[in-house]
Amino acid sequence: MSEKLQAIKTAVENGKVKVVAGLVEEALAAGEGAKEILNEAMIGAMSVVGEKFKNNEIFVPEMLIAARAMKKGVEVLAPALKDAGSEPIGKLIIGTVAGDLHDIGKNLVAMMIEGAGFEVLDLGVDVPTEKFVDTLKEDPSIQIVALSALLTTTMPAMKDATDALNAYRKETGRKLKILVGGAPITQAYADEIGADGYSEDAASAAELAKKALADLKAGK
Ligand code: B1M
Repeated sequence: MSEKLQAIKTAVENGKVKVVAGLVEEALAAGEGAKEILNEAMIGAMSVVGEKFKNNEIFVPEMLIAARAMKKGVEVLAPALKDAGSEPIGKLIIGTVAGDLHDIGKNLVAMMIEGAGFEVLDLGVDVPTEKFVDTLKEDPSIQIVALSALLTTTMPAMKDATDALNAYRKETGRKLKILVGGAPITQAYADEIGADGYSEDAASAAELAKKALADLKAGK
């Protein structure tokens, strides 16, 4: 890893909120790729933070400060990660399921899907199941719902949301795709709860959303 990426990684790990944005700007100006900065330096730092938390070397406040530092960095990276878009190709809603407050991954997914040309409505974190269904009822132009969960304890809330969305789809005959993701989620779990698609990371989530839209257009 280059010195510049290492400096960002260390700053995020240590929750240096004030310096991260500047370091990311410097790295971009020096020609480092936005994806490398995100994946190697920032997501890499969050893996270290998660590991330290698991081993009781750090606690929730440190984890929170690292998350804030990452968010600052992502703000600077966002324009470089998004492609210049024109007319939206489709409309998607996204949210972290009930009981779950993690939003860094969900925000990245939203950003990449927006970059792929979608209009994205972000419902935020700790989203009650009814909110997903009510939003669909209010806006008939939404074609895709993306759900994020980061905790094993909120996986059942993802199943609840998927159940409710499947029931709504059956009841109304509305054409809709349900996509899921998040660290504890797997393709097997997505299949088990009746989701239409799963992706492991933000870049593949954008590909998945495009495929879901193509399937809808093909009547699948
Ligand atoms: Co929490 N936390 N946390 N946390 N946290 C984890 C998830 C944990 C793995 C840490 C650990 O123990 N190693 C652990 C979960 C264990 C488990 O369930 N098996 C954990 C825990 C236990 C907790 C608390 C319970 C701690 C406590 O209070 N005792 C608590 C729960 C609060 C709650 O939600 N109710 C808690 C709180 C927090 C903070 C608030 C302090 C903070 C979140 C701040 C925020 O998000 N605004 C936090 C953080 C930062 C983490 C870690 C360190 C980092 C998460 C992250 O942002 N990763 C995390 C450990 C880790 O992940 N290594 C941990 C980077 C992000 C880019 O990746 O979110 O996985 P990720 O998103 C990826 C993919 O998953 C995927 O694409 C994203 C981008 O590539 N993806 C999707 C995500 N959503 C998708 C949706 C899609 C598709 C793909 O739809 C189609």
